[in-house]
Amino acid sequence: MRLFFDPRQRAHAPAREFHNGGWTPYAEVPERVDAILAALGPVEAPADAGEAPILRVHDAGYIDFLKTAYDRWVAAGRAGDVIAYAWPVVRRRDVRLDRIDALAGRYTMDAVTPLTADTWTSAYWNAQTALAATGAVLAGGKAFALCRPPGHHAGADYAGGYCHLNTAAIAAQAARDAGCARVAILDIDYHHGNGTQDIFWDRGDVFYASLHADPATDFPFYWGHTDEVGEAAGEGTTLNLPLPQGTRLEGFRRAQGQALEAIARFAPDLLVVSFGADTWEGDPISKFALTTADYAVLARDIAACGWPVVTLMEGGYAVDALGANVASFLSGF
Ligand code: SP5
Ligand code: ZN
Repeated sequence: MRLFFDPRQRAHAPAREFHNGGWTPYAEVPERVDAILAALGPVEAPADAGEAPILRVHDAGYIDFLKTAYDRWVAAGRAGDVIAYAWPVVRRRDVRLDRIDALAGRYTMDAVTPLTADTWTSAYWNAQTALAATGAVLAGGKAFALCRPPGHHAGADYAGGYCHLNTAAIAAQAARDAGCARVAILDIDYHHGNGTQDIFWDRGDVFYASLHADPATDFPFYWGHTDEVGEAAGEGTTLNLPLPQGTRLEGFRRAQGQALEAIARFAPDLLVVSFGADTWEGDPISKFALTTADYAVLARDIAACGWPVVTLMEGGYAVDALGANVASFLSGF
């Protein structure tokens, strides 16, 4: 198994997030990758494929925002990290926005995703890591991308849920552009991958299947219900399988089996797995009950389908258990 990571992915380190009515320490800390690196051993740095594959998925205005938001924030006299306080909820339209606060609302979906001076650097190399692992799998190997920051909450033109660039979408689109006719994404992070769903909502060439905590009880609340199935050419290529808090291996494995059956009918040339270890029983912000050993079982079920698989890291916030949980999952391949 080839492992990809770039040390610049560590740089993004907001001090705090706004959650449940107050400031709390930022949960998506750079130490997450240190824990995974310690468990997995040596990794390869990705080649630099440039911005083009990122712009195949993301809006140019949004990329400009990610690059310039922190400097605009400092120029407006602010201290600390960029964070929005007003969002364009109704009749959102393409008006000219200059003030950083207006831009921050336009290009983010929540107050748990502050931007720092280093956000673009980490996001850029994060995308390169995902692209390098995808290239390695398309060349016939097995690969894991140690993606950090995570990606699946980021849409084409917004950041959210600790995510800036949607690495799964960038990987899937790169595979399409490299000649794969059909790509499937299996998202087994605790949270629904609203950004990935949005990006491929009306596309029939990329299947998105997600297992996640019911949005009735968990972030991101507004996406991930069973009746969200895609539209137009994408009608039927989105599958949402919400699960109750407390879900253990049996329930999770059954739902994953359902997702794999649907993906098998779609017959993908490549499977992208958005893997979050925040489904672990001791995760500090999540409420499923998978054990470390369960991850190997789930990965073996995926591997048994026989498709080329590239795994990308998403969430997982129990830093001390993260290395063992990722190692267990990868052992299944
Ligand atoms: C990729 C991913 O797993 N994103 C999850 C975003 C969830 N954000 C909502 C919950 C925020 C809880 N933050 C608790 C911080 C404690 N210090
Ligand atoms: Zn998550």
